[in-house]
Order: sequence, then structure tokens, then C-alpha cells
Amino acid sequence: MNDCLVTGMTNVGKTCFVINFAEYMGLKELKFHLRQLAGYTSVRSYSPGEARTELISADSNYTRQVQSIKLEVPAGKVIKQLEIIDSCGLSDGIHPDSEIRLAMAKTLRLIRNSNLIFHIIDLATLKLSNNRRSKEANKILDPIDQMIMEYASLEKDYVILANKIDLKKARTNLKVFQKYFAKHHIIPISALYQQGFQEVKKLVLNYA
Ligand SMILES: Nc1nc2c(ncn2[C@@H]2O[C@H](COP(=O)(O)OP(=O)(O)OP(=O)(O)O)[C@@H](O)[C@H]2O)c(=O)[nH]1
Ligand SMILES: [Mg+2]
Repeated sequence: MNDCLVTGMTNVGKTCFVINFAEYMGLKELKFHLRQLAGYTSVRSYSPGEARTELISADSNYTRQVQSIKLEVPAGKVIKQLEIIDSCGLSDGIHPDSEIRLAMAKTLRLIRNSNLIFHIIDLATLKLSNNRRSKEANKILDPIDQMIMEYASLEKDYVILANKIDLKKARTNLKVFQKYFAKHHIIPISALYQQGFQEVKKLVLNYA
């Protein structure tokens, strides 16, 4: 089974994307496979509405476990499975909470082990301006986003999901962002309102 890791900094909309994309792909019951510290995997089922209420939050590092959903994807005459993996958001420095430090270490391992990486970037919080010179492109991103981009884009199938385009600030930033990072595959989305999901679906169908 192929897998797809959804990664990025905290609060960028990773969990919101995973839930709403699974719903968009037709799932009415979301079975989250939770990888427990003790090594086993447990399963919790939610309706999409329940999952949104329980698993999405404006609090930082709300997701502390690796949690994944298996999508059934038609590929010619057969149905293939794609595991879409939600992970703990990454941040700079050493986090004071040991549980979060461990969860971040797991995310880094997943980045190494996954073949398809969806890197979610919150366009609404980027401080972009049209006046920056292109040689400063590397300063636009937080060092963590830069690290993910540099590693994953070389080694993996790498796609940037430029999120929160329902917000005006994000739409303003999008053009400049696309200019700076033109060599990457960027899909503008609103994870909240399922915008841009048609292009993501096309990509996932080709990948499975
Ligand atoms: N306006 C807007 N808000 C969004 C969008 N996607 C997510 N959010 C909001 O951003 C906040 C964080 O969303 P989550 O999906 O929990 O983010 P996350 O990346 O999983 O965060 P952690 O698990 O804490 O790392 C929530 O308040 C969401 O409602 C979007 O496309 N547009
Ligand atoms: Mg989350």
C-alpha cells in the first residue's frame, strides 16, 4: 500500500486537510488508525463532523500521535489503498513537552520513510511582500519549512499544499509565493472549505 504523509508546522491545517479530503474522497465513516507509543495500532471511528469537532483545534500541537486513514482509490479495474498520514506539527528549537518532542521525532522519521509528501504551508501567516528581491527567497520560509522543502523535494514526490486561501491575506500572498517557489508543484487549497481538492484528488488517483 502506498502512503502519503501530510506534514508541516503546527496549526497549518494538516488534520483539517486529512479529514476534509477523506470526506471529499467519499468516506462517510473515518477510521483513524492511531499508532500508540507501546507499538500497537488502535482504530477510532468518527463521522466527518465528529472528527472535525474532536481533532481540529486552533491550539498548537493539538495532534500528538501519528494518525492515518486508508483511502480506497480506483486504479483501472482494481481498487488500491492509499494511507494518508496526519502527523505532529514541527517547530523550531527543543520543545519543553517531552511527549511533543517524541511526536516530532516520529514525524521526522515519517518524512524519511514516506514516498509522497504533502507539505502544508499556511499562506495567511507568511510575511511576503512584492518588494523582496528573489535572492531573498530562502528567507521567506520558516527554517523548519525550509528544511522540509529542501529534504523532501530532493528525495521524494513532493507537493506543497498552500493552505487557507479562503482568507484574503493568503490569496494576496499566493502570487508572490508561487513566483518564488515556481520550481515546486504548488496546489492552492482551503482545507477548511475543501477548495482546490479536485487537483489533489487527481494527483492521488495517479499516485495509487
Ligand atoms: N481559514 C482557514 N482556517 C483553517 C484552514 N485549515 C485549517 N484551519 C484552521 O487552522 C487551525 C488549525 O487546524 P488543524 O487542522 O488543527 O492544524 P494542524 O496543522 O493539524 O495543527 P497541529 O495538529 O496542532 O499541528 C484550526 O483553527 C482550523 O480551523 C483553512 O483552509 N482556512
Ligand atoms: Mg493536527
